[in-house]
Amino acid sequence: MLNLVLFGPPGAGKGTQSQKLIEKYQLIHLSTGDLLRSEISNGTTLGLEAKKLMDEGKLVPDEVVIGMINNQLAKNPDVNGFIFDGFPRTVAQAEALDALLQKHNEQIAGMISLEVNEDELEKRLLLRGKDSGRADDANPEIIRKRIAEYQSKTTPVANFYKQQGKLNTVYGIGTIDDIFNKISEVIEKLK
Ligand code: B4P
Repeated sequence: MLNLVLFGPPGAGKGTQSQKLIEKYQLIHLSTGDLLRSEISNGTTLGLEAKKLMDEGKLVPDEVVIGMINNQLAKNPDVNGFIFDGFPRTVAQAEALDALLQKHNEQIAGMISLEVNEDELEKRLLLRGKDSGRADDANPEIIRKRIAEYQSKTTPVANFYKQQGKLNTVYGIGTIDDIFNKISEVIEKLK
């Protein structure tokens, strides 16, 4: 299996690039943000709890997202691989993912980290907030909170994969197609 972690701050283009990558490489897209938003729209207890945290720009507890990923791995046994988008977001999640994959004799082939500066992130998310209806995209204060959560809790995840020799960085400003081509070049070397 080809298992990839697509990494980067909120608004870096993870969701956008994932859509193109799953088509090219026939992978299953696992976005914890999308999974949580689907729980919210279905009105589940998990969704109600997650909504409050997400609307404030905070991370949802590790055990909640790890449980969701575990379910998705079990549901998709015979696939080419997965793109993990927005997961892992903490070192505890990264350790849990390694352990889950190991149970299936699988591992992460590489992490692709999209690098985008804070001004550009804020601009993109506010723009999306105009028509996405996402409360966490509508307010500059919440966007800054999400970026701060990323810097304190999520950036150490890059180091986790760097220590395993699996970190690949890609500059994330430019056209969506140019960035996609640069990511594809990295993936060709990982295959
Ligand atoms: P996510 O849904 O993961 O959302 P995100 O960080 O905002 O990134 P996303 O992938 O959607 O945006 P993209 O960069 O593609 O997380 C939302 C919340 O869920 C978190 O704050 C947290 O509360 C919770 N959560 C999720 N996973 C969790 C976990 N593992 N643990 C704990 N909590 C978790 O795109 C952004 C915008 O930029 C789009 O409008 C796009 O069109 C635009 N864009 C993309 N590429 C561009 C380019 N090259 N140029 C210009 N614009 C571009």
